[in-house]
Amino acid sequence: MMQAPTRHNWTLDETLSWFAKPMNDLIFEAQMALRAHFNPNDIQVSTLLSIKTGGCPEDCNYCPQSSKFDTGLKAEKLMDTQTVIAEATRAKQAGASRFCMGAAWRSPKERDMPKVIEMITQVKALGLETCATFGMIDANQATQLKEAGLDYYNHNLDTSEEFYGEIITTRTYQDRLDTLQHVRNAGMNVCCGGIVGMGEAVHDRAAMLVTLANMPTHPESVPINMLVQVEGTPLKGLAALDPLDFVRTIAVARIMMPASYVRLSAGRETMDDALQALCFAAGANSIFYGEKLLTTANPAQHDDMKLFERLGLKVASAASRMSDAA
Ligand code: SAM
Ligand code: DTB
Ligand code: SF4
Repeated sequence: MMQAPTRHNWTLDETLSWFAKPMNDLIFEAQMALRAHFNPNDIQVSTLLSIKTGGCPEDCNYCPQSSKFDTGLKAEKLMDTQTVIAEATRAKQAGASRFCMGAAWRSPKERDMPKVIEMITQVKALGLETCATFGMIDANQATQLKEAGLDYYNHNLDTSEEFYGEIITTRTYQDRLDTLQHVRNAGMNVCCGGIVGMGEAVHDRAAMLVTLANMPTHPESVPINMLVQVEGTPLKGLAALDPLDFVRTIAVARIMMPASYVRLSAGRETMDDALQALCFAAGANSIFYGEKLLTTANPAQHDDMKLFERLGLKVASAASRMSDAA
């Protein structure tokens, strides 16, 4: 199939006009974009593990792991490698193709690096793709992680640059862009997306997607999270978002970054099967798979498998992107 080249010159106005389209037109365009690059019935599944939980010095207003808010979450020390490997083995047996290790850090400390490098090496040796999300990293840390065999680094923009200051004050938008550049320069795949439902406006969702889609290389993986409102966090109690606005965000991400995996990420626990099916129709082709995200609940694996079967979705191996297979 002829593939149109991916674009990197999106404007805010045209992106907003995608958001304003009738839903049927939007889903049609999103399906066309998906089908130009992927088998539309394949789904990629990643399993998350929190290897260092809670006690984080950052003040991200959505996050149960920040030490600034009383969410009742107990801070834990860095997990030992054996436990991580046991969890990764379980994830592989359950059908995950990628294992993502998350740490509630502002950035990894020097003393943490040998430990996480060991974990990455051993997870990779199980035959899984590896992903990590450890906060800000510098160029040297990115190189070390790449050399350990890290395939993906997750670091989200979370929202638009304009709205960002309402959500986080302890690090800047530019800090995030710098980390993403280090990941890219080191030759790792970039996993970068955001959260919908934090009280942002549609132009914030659009602006975040413009920033992502105008990067010289699109993030290979784009997680779109629906805010999980956690008791004790400042965002608890916000009016719930219209789920169709979430679906629209997925569809516009798919249209703007057609060759990327767009992940229906946090928030599935409160979505019914029909809404998740609509997200897949809108172009999501990846999920977090496993009973827990980092600290909050996610649907049971057998329920996800049942849903895939009803939808005729097939769990894909790592290289199902048509352009990869070519
Ligand atoms: N501490 C590292 C960092 O922030 O870069 C890595 C872990 S952090 C928990 C990873 C991402 O999870 C955040 O950037 C955010 O997008 C997402 N996240 C955290 N809490 C969330 C929530 N309550 N609802 C939805 N997404 C959330
Ligand atoms: C991403 O975009 N979402 C994941 C992953 N990357 C690290 C994390 C979601 C966390 C939801 C809240 C929690 O479970 O603590
Ligand atoms: Fe810390 Fe990451 Fe949570 Fe922010 S999102 S408080 S950096 S764990």
